[in-house]
Amino acid sequence: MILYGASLSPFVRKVLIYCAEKGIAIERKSIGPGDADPDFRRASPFGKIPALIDGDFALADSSAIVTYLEAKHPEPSMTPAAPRERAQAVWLEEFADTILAPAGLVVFFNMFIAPMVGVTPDMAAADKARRETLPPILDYVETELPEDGGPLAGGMVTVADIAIACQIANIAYCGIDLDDGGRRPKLARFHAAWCERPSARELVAGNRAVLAQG
Ligand SMILES: N[C@@H](CCC(=O)N[C@@H](CS)C(=O)NCC(=O)O)C(=O)O
Repeated sequence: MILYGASLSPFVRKVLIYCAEKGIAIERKSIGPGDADPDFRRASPFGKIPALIDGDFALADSSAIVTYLEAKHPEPSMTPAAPRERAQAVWLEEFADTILAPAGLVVFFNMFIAPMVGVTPDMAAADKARRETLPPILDYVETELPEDGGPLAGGMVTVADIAIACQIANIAYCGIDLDDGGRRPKLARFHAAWCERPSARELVAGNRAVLAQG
Protein backbone atom coordinates (compact mmCIF):
# COMPACT_ATOMS: atom_id res chain seq x y z
CA MET A 1 0.00 0.00 0.00
CA ILE A 2 1.25 3.44 -0.87
CA LEU A 3 0.10 6.64 0.77
CA TYR A 4 0.76 9.80 -1.23
CA GLY A 5 1.34 13.07 0.57
CA ALA A 6 3.66 15.22 2.66
CA SER A 7 3.54 14.68 6.40
CA LEU A 8 3.23 18.41 7.11
CA SER A 9 -0.36 17.89 5.98
CA PRO A 10 -2.44 17.05 9.04
CA PHE A 11 -4.65 14.87 6.84
CA VAL A 12 -1.70 12.81 5.64
CA ARG A 13 -0.37 12.55 9.20
CA LYS A 14 -3.79 11.42 10.40
CA VAL A 15 -3.57 8.34 8.13
CA LEU A 16 0.08 7.66 9.01
CA ILE A 17 -0.60 7.81 12.76
CA TYR A 18 -3.73 5.71 12.36
CA CYS A 19 -1.65 3.05 10.55
CA ALA A 20 1.06 3.16 13.23
CA GLU A 21 -1.55 2.81 16.00
CA LYS A 22 -3.07 -0.20 14.21
CA GLY A 23 0.22 -1.81 13.14
CA ILE A 24 -0.65 -1.48 9.43
CA ALA A 25 2.40 -1.36 7.14
CA ILE A 26 2.23 1.50 4.67
CA GLU A 27 4.77 3.06 2.34
CA ARG A 28 4.67 6.82 1.84
CA LYS A 29 5.48 8.82 -1.26
CA SER A 30 6.04 12.38 -0.14
CA ILE A 31 4.40 14.62 -2.70
CA GLY A 32 2.53 17.89 -2.44
CA PRO A 33 -1.02 18.73 -3.53
CA GLY A 34 -1.52 18.89 -7.29
CA ASP A 35 1.46 16.65 -8.09
CA ALA A 36 1.33 15.23 -11.63
CA ASP A 37 2.26 11.64 -10.63
CA PRO A 38 -0.27 9.56 -12.62
CA ASP A 39 -0.88 7.01 -9.85
CA PHE A 40 -1.50 9.83 -7.39
CA ARG A 41 -3.90 11.56 -9.81
CA ARG A 42 -5.73 8.28 -10.38
CA ALA A 43 -6.28 8.07 -6.61
CA SER A 44 -6.92 11.78 -6.08
CA PRO A 45 -8.69 13.27 -9.09
CA PHE A 46 -8.67 16.76 -7.55
CA GLY A 47 -5.03 16.58 -6.52
CA LYS A 48 -5.59 16.70 -2.76
CA ILE A 49 -3.40 14.82 -0.32
CA PRO A 50 -3.56 12.17 1.08
CA ALA A 51 -4.34 9.49 -1.48
CA LEU A 52 -3.94 5.73 -1.28
CA ILE A 53 -3.09 3.03 -3.78
CA ASP A 54 -3.71 -0.54 -2.63
CA GLY A 55 -3.11 -2.85 -5.59
CA ASP A 56 -5.76 -1.95 -8.15
CA PHE A 57 -7.74 0.13 -5.66
CA ALA A 58 -7.22 3.90 -5.54
CA LEU A 59 -8.77 6.27 -3.05
CA ALA A 60 -8.51 9.88 -1.85
CA ASP A 61 -9.51 11.59 1.42
CA SER A 62 -8.19 10.78 4.90
CA SER A 63 -11.61 9.78 6.26
CA ALA A 64 -12.36 7.51 3.30
CA ILE A 65 -8.89 5.95 3.55
CA VAL A 66 -9.22 5.31 7.28
CA THR A 67 -12.72 3.87 6.78
CA TYR A 68 -11.29 1.50 4.15
CA LEU A 69 -8.39 0.46 6.35
CA GLU A 70 -10.60 -0.01 9.43
CA ALA A 71 -12.86 -2.36 7.44
CA LYS A 72 -9.85 -4.22 6.09
CA HIS A 73 -8.06 -4.42 9.45
CA PRO A 74 -10.82 -4.48 12.08
CA GLU A 75 -8.48 -5.46 14.94
CA PRO A 76 -7.50 -3.78 17.19
CA SER A 77 -10.73 -1.86 16.74
CA MET A 78 -10.77 1.91 16.67
CA THR A 79 -14.52 1.97 16.12
CA PRO A 80 -16.74 2.18 19.20
CA ALA A 81 -19.54 -0.42 19.10
CA ALA A 82 -22.20 1.64 20.87
CA PRO A 83 -24.25 3.79 18.45
CA ARG A 84 -23.88 7.06 20.35
CA GLU A 85 -20.16 6.65 20.93
CA ARG A 86 -19.52 5.69 17.32
CA ALA A 87 -21.50 8.68 16.10
CA GLN A 88 -19.67 10.98 18.53
CA ALA A 89 -16.33 9.79 17.14
CA VAL A 90 -17.55 10.48 13.59
CA TRP A 91 -18.71 13.96 14.60
CA LEU A 92 -15.41 14.85 16.27
CA GLU A 93 -13.43 13.61 13.26
CA GLU A 94 -15.69 15.66 11.01
CA PHE A 95 -15.27 18.68 13.30
CA ALA A 96 -11.49 18.29 13.08
CA ASP A 97 -11.49 18.00 9.30
CA THR A 98 -14.03 20.69 8.43
CA ILE A 99 -14.04 23.26 11.26
CA LEU A 100 -10.71 23.06 13.09
CA ALA A 101 -8.67 22.42 9.93
CA PRO A 102 -9.69 25.44 7.84
CA ALA A 103 -9.36 27.80 10.80
CA GLY A 104 -5.85 26.54 11.58
CA LEU A 105 -4.84 26.42 7.93
CA VAL A 106 -5.24 30.18 7.52
CA VAL A 107 -2.46 30.68 10.06
CA PHE A 108 -0.31 27.68 9.07
CA PHE A 109 -0.49 28.35 5.33
CA ASN A 110 0.41 32.01 5.60
CA MET A 111 3.18 31.44 8.14
CA PHE A 112 4.88 28.45 6.54
CA ILE A 113 3.49 27.21 3.23
CA ALA A 114 3.04 30.50 1.37
CA PRO A 115 6.74 31.44 1.69
CA MET A 116 7.75 27.87 0.70
CA VAL A 117 5.70 27.96 -2.51
CA GLY A 118 6.42 31.58 -3.43
CA VAL A 119 3.00 33.00 -2.55
CA THR A 120 2.76 36.36 -0.76
CA PRO A 121 1.50 35.58 2.76
CA ASP A 122 -1.70 37.24 3.92
CA MET A 123 -0.63 37.93 7.50
CA ALA A 124 -3.72 40.05 8.17
CA ALA A 125 -5.88 36.99 7.50
CA ALA A 126 -3.57 34.87 9.67
CA ASP A 127 -3.76 37.37 12.55
CA LYS A 128 -7.54 37.56 12.31
CA ALA A 129 -7.81 33.76 12.42
CA ARG A 130 -5.47 33.68 15.43
CA ARG A 131 -7.40 36.35 17.32
CA GLU A 132 -11.01 35.73 16.28
CA THR A 133 -11.68 32.45 14.47
CA LEU A 134 -9.55 29.97 16.38
CA PRO A 135 -10.18 30.78 20.08
CA PRO A 136 -13.85 29.64 20.25
CA ILE A 137 -13.01 26.53 18.23
CA LEU A 138 -10.15 25.64 20.58
CA ASP A 139 -12.44 26.37 23.53
CA TYR A 140 -14.86 23.81 22.10
CA VAL A 141 -12.11 21.16 22.00
CA GLU A 142 -11.33 21.98 25.63
CA THR A 143 -14.95 21.32 26.61
CA GLU A 144 -14.98 17.98 24.75
CA LEU A 145 -11.77 16.61 26.27
CA PRO A 146 -12.39 14.32 29.26
CA GLU A 147 -11.15 15.49 32.68
CA ASP A 148 -9.17 12.27 33.17
CA GLY A 149 -7.04 12.78 30.04
CA GLY A 150 -8.64 9.74 28.39
CA PRO A 151 -9.75 9.50 24.77
CA LEU A 152 -12.54 11.61 23.29
CA ALA A 153 -15.16 9.00 22.44
CA GLY A 154 -16.14 5.52 23.53
CA GLY A 155 -13.36 5.09 26.10
CA MET A 156 -10.96 4.07 23.33
CA VAL A 157 -8.56 5.86 20.99
CA THR A 158 -10.47 6.55 17.80
CA VAL A 159 -9.76 8.46 14.61
CA ALA A 160 -11.37 11.44 16.35
CA ASP A 161 -8.40 11.69 18.73
CA ILE A 162 -5.93 11.34 15.87
CA ALA A 163 -7.73 13.83 13.60
CA ILE A 164 -7.94 16.46 16.32
CA ALA A 165 -4.36 15.85 17.49
CA CYS A 166 -3.05 16.31 13.95
CA GLN A 167 -4.87 19.61 13.41
CA ILE A 168 -3.86 20.85 16.86
CA ALA A 169 -0.21 20.01 16.11
CA ASN A 170 -0.23 22.28 13.05
CA ILE A 171 -1.81 25.04 15.12
CA ALA A 172 0.88 24.56 17.78
CA TYR A 173 3.61 24.69 15.11
CA CYS A 174 2.42 28.28 14.52
CA GLY A 175 3.31 29.17 18.12
CA ILE A 176 -0.29 29.54 19.23
CA ASP A 177 -0.65 29.18 23.00
CA LEU A 178 -3.01 26.20 23.31
CA ASP A 179 -3.25 26.63 27.06
CA ASP A 180 -4.22 30.30 26.63
CA GLY A 181 -2.78 31.39 29.96
CA GLY A 182 -4.27 28.47 31.90
CA ARG A 183 -7.73 28.55 30.30
CA ARG A 184 -7.27 25.35 28.26
CA PRO A 185 -5.19 22.98 30.37
CA LYS A 186 -6.79 19.81 28.96
CA LEU A 187 -6.00 20.85 25.39
CA ALA A 188 -2.38 21.61 26.26
CA ARG A 189 -2.03 18.21 27.97
CA PHE A 190 -3.74 16.41 25.06
CA HIS A 191 -1.33 18.00 22.58
CA ALA A 192 1.75 17.22 24.69
CA ALA A 193 0.65 13.61 25.15
CA TRP A 194 0.03 13.07 21.42
CA CYS A 195 3.38 14.59 20.46
CA GLU A 196 5.08 12.00 22.68
CA ARG A 197 3.01 9.03 21.54
CA PRO A 198 5.16 6.43 19.72
CA SER A 199 2.88 6.56 16.65
CA ALA A 200 3.40 10.33 16.32
CA ARG A 201 6.73 11.24 17.89
CA GLU A 202 9.01 10.89 14.84
CA LEU A 203 6.55 12.56 12.52
CA VAL A 204 6.17 15.56 14.81
CA ALA A 205 9.96 15.83 15.27
CA GLY A 206 10.40 15.68 11.47
CA ASN A 207 7.76 18.36 10.94
CA ARG A 208 9.37 20.63 13.53
CA ALA A 209 12.78 20.22 11.88
CA VAL A 210 11.40 21.09 8.43
CA LEU A 211 9.52 24.13 9.73
CA ALA A 212 12.55 25.35 11.68
CA GLN A 213 14.54 25.41 8.41
CA GLY A 214 11.88 27.65 6.84
N1 LIG B 1 -11.02 16.14 3.35
C1 LIG B 1 -9.71 15.90 2.84
C2 LIG B 1 -8.88 17.16 2.92
C3 LIG B 1 -7.53 17.01 2.25
C4 LIG B 1 -6.86 18.36 2.03
O1 LIG B 1 -7.51 19.42 1.98
N2 LIG B 1 -5.55 18.32 1.87
C5 LIG B 1 -4.83 19.54 1.59
C6 LIG B 1 -3.43 19.49 2.16
S1 LIG B 1 -3.44 19.63 3.91
C7 LIG B 1 -4.72 19.68 0.09
O2 LIG B 1 -4.44 18.74 -0.60
N3 LIG B 1 -4.94 20.91 -0.38
C8 LIG B 1 -4.82 21.23 -1.77
C9 LIG B 1 -6.11 21.67 -2.36
O3 LIG B 1 -7.10 21.87 -1.63
O4 LIG B 1 -6.15 21.81 -3.58
C10 LIG B 1 -9.07 14.75 3.64
O5 LIG B 1 -9.53 14.46 4.74
O6 LIG B 1 -8.13 14.12 3.13
